Formats: sequence, C-alpha cells, structure tokens
Amino acid sequence: MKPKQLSEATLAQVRAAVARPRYAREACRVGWLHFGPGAFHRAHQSYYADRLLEQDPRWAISAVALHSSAVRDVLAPQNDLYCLVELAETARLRVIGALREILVAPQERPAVYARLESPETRLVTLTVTEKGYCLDGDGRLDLEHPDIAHDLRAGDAVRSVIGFLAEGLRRRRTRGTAPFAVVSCDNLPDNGPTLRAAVTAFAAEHDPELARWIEQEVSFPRTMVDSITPATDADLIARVAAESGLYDAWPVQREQFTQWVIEDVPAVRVADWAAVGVTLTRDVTLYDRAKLRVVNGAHSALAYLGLLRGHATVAEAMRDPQVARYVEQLLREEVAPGLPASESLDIGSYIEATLERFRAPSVRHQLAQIAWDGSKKLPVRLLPSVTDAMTAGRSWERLALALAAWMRFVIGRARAGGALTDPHAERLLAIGRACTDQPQQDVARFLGLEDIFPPALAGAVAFTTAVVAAYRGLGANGSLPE
Ligand code: CS2
Repeated sequence: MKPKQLSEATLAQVRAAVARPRYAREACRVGWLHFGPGAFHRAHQSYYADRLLEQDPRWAISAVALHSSAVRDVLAPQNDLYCLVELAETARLRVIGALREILVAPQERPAVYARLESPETRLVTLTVTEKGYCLDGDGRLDLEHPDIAHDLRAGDAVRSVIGFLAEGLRRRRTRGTAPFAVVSCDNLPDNGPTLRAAVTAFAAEHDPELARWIEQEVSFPRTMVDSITPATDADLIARVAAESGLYDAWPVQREQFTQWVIEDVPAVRVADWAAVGVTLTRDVTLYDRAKLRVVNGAHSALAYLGLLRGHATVAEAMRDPQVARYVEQLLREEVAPGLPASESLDIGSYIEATLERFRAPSVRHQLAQIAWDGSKKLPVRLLPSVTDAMTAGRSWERLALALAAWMRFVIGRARAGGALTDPHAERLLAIGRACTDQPQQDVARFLGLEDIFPPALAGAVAFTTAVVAAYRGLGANGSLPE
C-alpha cells in the first residue's frame, strides 16, 4: 500500500525517529526571501532557517522560483513541507517546515514585489548558480545578456534576479523602507561584492541616484556555503517513504557536514546565527577562496577525469587509485601553495577533510551533476590557481590536466551527439565536433573562448604549451600519464 503523502495533516504520523518542526508553523512570519529554491537551498539555508524558527518566529522563508513552477507544484500538496536526509552510515531524516510559500516569478510578480517591499523582509538570499548572475568573462554584469537586455526595457516585468533586486530596492527606497541584506550563496569568488556591482550596474542604466544609494546603503556580505548535495533520485524518494512512513514527492539529501560562513556586517546581525551553527566573521575571503579552489576545484577536476575513465560518482572515482593520487597531488602541490597561510584555517587539514568527504560511500554524488556548466565553473575554480602558480613559477601540470579533461569531455559529448548542460552548450558542441585529435589545434579552439579563458592567459605561450601537453598525455579515455 502506498503510504500517505507528507503534509500538515499527516505530519503527526511521521515515524518518531524523524525530526520534525518544533515550532508552530502558523505562528511564523516571513522575514527571509530566497531566490532559487533548488535542492541546495532546501538542504542548506532552509535547514538553518528551520533551526532559527525554533527560537524566533520571524524567519520563515518565501522562496521565489525564477523560471519553473516544478518545486511549487510538487510541494503544494505537502504544504511546502519536505524531508531532508542527512547522509551518513546511519542517515538522519528531518522534516523541514521553513518554507512558507513558493512563488513562481513570471506568474506571481506582484506577490514577489510585495515580499521585496515588506519591511518585515530583512534578508534576501540567492542560489541561482553561477550563470544566474548574467556576468561577462570579467565578472561584470553583461548588459548584452538576453535577460539583462530584456529587463532593462521591461519596467517592472523583469525576469532576472538582478532585475528583481534592483526594482525591489528601488521600491524600498521610494517608500523610505530600510534595505534588506542581500546574501549571495553561490560559488563565486567575492560573491557579495560581485553581486553588488551587478545590481548597481543595472540600476545605473536608468537611475544613477538609485545606483549610488545601493552602493552606499545596501549590504551585500560575502558568504561561503558548503554541503555536498546530490540530486534527488527515485532511490531517495523510496528511502524516505520507507524510513519516514510517509510519501514525500521531492525530498532532498546532503552529506552530514554543512558549513555557512557570512561576513559580519551590521545588516546580517538580525538573527542568532551562532545558535544554529552559522559563523559570522570579518574575513570570509579566506574561507571562500579555500572552498572554491579546494572543494569545488577538485570536484570539477574529478568530474571530467572520472567521467572519461568511466566512473559515475565521486566516491567511485576516489576508489580509482590513480584518480585518488591525482586529486591529492593536485590539491596539495598545486592548489594549496596559492592559498594564504592562516591561523584560522589550516589548509593541510582542510584538504584532508575534503578528501574524506569525497570518499564517503554513503554520498552518491553523480559526476555528471558536477560536470554541468563547466564554462562558468572552470574560470572561478581552477584558473585562479593556475594564474597563481604561473606567477610564482610553480608547476601546475595537474591543473592543466583538469582543463584538458574538460575539453576531452566536451569532445566526447559532441561526438556522441549527446546534450551538454552549459550556457555555452551550442558553441562548445560545435568546437567539440570540429576537433580532430590534433592537440595543438583542438586546444586552440577551446582557448579562443574569451568568456572562459581571458585573452591575456590564453595568449601566453607557457599556458598554451602546458594545456596542449596535458591534452596529449591524457588521451580520449582519461588515461593518466605515469
Ligand atoms: C559541486 C558543488 O556541482 C558542483 O559543481 O562542486 O555543488 C559542491 O558540491 C558544493 O559547492 C559543495 O558545497
């Protein structure tokens, strides 16, 4: 018999081992607006909100989906309740009650603006992935990006998160309402300042006064977010039904480890973050760099190399001794020397802990999921380590190998006639099809993509030579040079 579906009405029937909201949901108020209610948000920021709500009813979340209505539609019969599975040898299940509503922006703009304007909204967070920021190759707002070009002419009928933030802030300023803090939770270096610059640039196109106000009055703290969140699959749905006794149509899962570091500015000191395990600190840059280069850099390297070698998950790739050795050397010898020594973060231990997380057999993290959007990920995860190594005259063969593995991966997809999830998919697949296994020419085709490889780097002979050598050594099936 199919179990009953999770909802307010059935919540009391969930098995005792499953944690559930220890607060009255109906008494909670929305103080937090979030753009992008994907799995990462539901496994990370919503979990922290759920814990904040145990002591403070102001932190229920209104979540805004920018494009698809899928999350809203699936969670509606569940009153926006869903199960979070914390993966470990013995998994822990928790019903999260922090989502108060899910709005689908193109259909519900007035409701989105009402939340953006409300004085009760003190915090706006984002998980819209790298591409959601509509940046150019230099990390600045791309005014020619189709969504931005559209939004600049759209009045308040915008579709990008940048457009919503600028219009929401304009309305608050007009009404004399204090601004909210805007917290980017995406894997971008200097995510706060980058977002501030993008929103300010957008506003400046119509209203330089507004741009100045945003620049001076609105806080965009930097953050570092970390928790490995494999996509939901049928196994997870079945597991939740079996272990909770209720059917959840869209549960989420993540490793047990979770971290959130936010830059300590007055505008975020509105909640008791310490009580729920969130770190506020003056200097996030250190954590942010280490996270992007170590965790995300290694992930992307593992994804492309692992897929070429026929592996499906991170843990499986880590059981391949050659891959495991490669990643460890990549991190210890080529990435770590580019990170500043610090008393608050020991890079050696950080690397050790990261590799341990990658090895965890309970976390089935698909390499194909990490391989998405390579054109947006490589420039922030791997190229900064390359530039540092080149400047310091250190070797960076393994970083070059990761870039070459990405090229081989794209070529493989193109030849197989397969799809590629990437904002530059069409251009990449065309390049992949044009490649003829001549290392010099193949690599040159990729390095010509200025959005990914800054011309100053791609034009450096030392850079090209190293990537060509790595590409030649790698082979089409990811065989590693001894
Ligand atoms: C991963 C990240 O999919 C990816 O590109 O590298 O989602 C990674 O799992 C998280 O950033 C970990 O915090």
